[in-house]
Amino acid sequence: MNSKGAVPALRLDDGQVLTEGPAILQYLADQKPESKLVPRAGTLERYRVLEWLNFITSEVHKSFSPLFNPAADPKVKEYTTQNLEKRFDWINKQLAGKQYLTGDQFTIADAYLFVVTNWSNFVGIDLGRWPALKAFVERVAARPKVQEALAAEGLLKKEA
Ligand SMILES: N[C@@H](CCC(=O)N[C@@H](CS)C(=O)NCC(=O)O)C(=O)O
Repeated sequence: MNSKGAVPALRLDDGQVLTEGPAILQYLADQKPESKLVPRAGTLERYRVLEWLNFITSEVHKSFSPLFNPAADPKVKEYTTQNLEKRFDWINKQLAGKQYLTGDQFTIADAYLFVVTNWSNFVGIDLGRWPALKAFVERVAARPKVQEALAAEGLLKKEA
């Protein structure tokens, strides 16, 4: 359904397909402004969330791609991992003393950062080096709706 051959993609009720994570996230959040998942368009707070979405998509999300690709050269993986570590160093500083990226309000930027940062567990990057980022991932994971979504996608480890 996405001619780019990638996820995510969202088919709307009228049959149109919307692609690109940051666009889909804003579309969904704007359907329910009372959720406060994204600040009102035109406010500086909105642009702060956009600033995060852009950083996450271009600097974090795509940096993971070679790490999931078995055909990627080890030197490329090493370079990519170093880049990711630099980004995580910076994000860790931004999160110090904060619940979420823009303060106390959970937004779509937090949802996006949670998803991509969680991939670290699958590519051997130990988040223990970034305590504020690790605590953030745990905080978001504990949210009841996040637990519900992870369960629906079969991503929760079964109790032994
Ligand atoms: N720019 C796209 C990137 C999406 C993307 O990289 N998706 C990956 C999975 S995380 C994918 O489907 N890759 C398959 C491919 O590119 O062949 C977005 O932000 O939504």
